[in-house]
Parts: sequence; C-alpha cells; structure tokens
Amino acid sequence: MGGIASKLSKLFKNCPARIAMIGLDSAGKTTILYRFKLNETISTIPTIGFNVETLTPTKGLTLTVWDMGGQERMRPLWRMYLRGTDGVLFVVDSADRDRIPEAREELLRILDTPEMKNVPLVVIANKQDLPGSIDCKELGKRLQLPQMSTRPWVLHGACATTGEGICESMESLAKMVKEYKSKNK
Ligand code: G3D
Ligand code: MG
Repeated sequence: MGGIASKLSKLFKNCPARIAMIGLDSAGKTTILYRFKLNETISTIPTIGFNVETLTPTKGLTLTVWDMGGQERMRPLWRMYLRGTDGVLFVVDSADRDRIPEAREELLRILDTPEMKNVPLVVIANKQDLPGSIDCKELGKRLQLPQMSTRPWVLHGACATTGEGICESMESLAKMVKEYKSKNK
C-alpha cells in the first residue's frame, strides 16, 4: 500500500500544519494512524488520566491525538494542546448510536474555545462498514454540523480498517487548512 503515506507528504509539503485528532475512545483514531504508516511515535503523559500523543506522519504535519469524554478535570489541558491548531480531525464511530450525543457535546466543547475560532473541521464518520451505522447525512445532522455557520466543515464517510475515505478526508483537511492559514496568518 503506502498510498496514504505518500499522499500525505504531497498534501502537506508546502503547508506545515498542526492538527488535533480527537474523538471518543474506540472511534478509530489509532486505526487511522496505522494507515499513515508511522515510523515515529512520541507519547507524552503530562498528567495521570490524560494521554496525548504527538506524531509527525510526514514532515510539516503534526498530529496531536487524544481520547475525549468524561474528563472534566482535563479541560484546561486540552486548551493548552489546542493552542496553535490549524485544523481538527474529529473521528466518530457511526455505529455507536448511543454515544453520538456525547460525541457531539465533546466536539462542541472543543470548538467553543477562543483558540478554535474559525479553525476548520473535518469529521470522519468512521465504521461505515458496520451494519446499523448511521449514514453521513444523518450523522452530520445529529452532530449539528449544519448549524455551524461561520466555521468551514466537511464530513466524510470512512472505514479505517480498509482505509476507505481516509485519503479524501486528508485531502479536504489539507485544502481547508491552506485556506485558513492564508486568511489568518
Ligand atoms: P481509538 O484509537 O479512537 O480509541 P481504535 O479507536 O483505533 O483503537 O479502534 C477501536 C476498535 O474499532 C478497534 O477494534 C478497531 O479495529 C475498530 N475499528 C476502527 N475503525 C473501524 C472501522 O472502520 N470499521 C470497523 N468495523 N471497525 C473499526 P478492536 O477490536 O481492536 O478493539
Ligand atoms: Mg487510540
């Protein structure tokens, strides 16, 4: 394969970017990272109960990854990690219907900080292969994406285990980050 890995290096070649990759636990974040064929992993555990991974899948692209949900005490730390973020990759388990409201809450909480004003959002509606998964349009509605009037956002259906939809998501991300940076920096 290697398709996604080489694509990433092209996409972010002239556009250094800091991306926050977040979602509830088990959404599929680590599985997506495997598709990037990472050869370097730096893990930092700044405090008990908060696992942040900072990875560089290709030169110029920095991913900061953590699981969200039920971590009220950790919120001040998120903000520290969100500073300087150029884009958000939000990964959702489309088949975990019961936890969609929780995912929405966490997403809105992240976006509703001064650091994240106008920062572009790419939602990965993962696990589209599972029976009973929510389709993209419905998921977008449940996450209240259409209500985001000023923020650029896009949603892609995906299956991290096969890699379907991951390239498209990263293409959208690179494009939106470029636009964001040209306007804001
Ligand atoms: P996380 O890093 O967000 O916590 P993981 O999530 O990447 O660890 O994924 C959690 C589980 O979901 C894993 O299964 C993984 O294989 C599975 N998974 C991830 N993406 C998909 C997908 O698109 N389709 C399906 N069917 N499963 C997926 P295990 O069994 O290892 O816990
Ligand atoms: Mg993980």
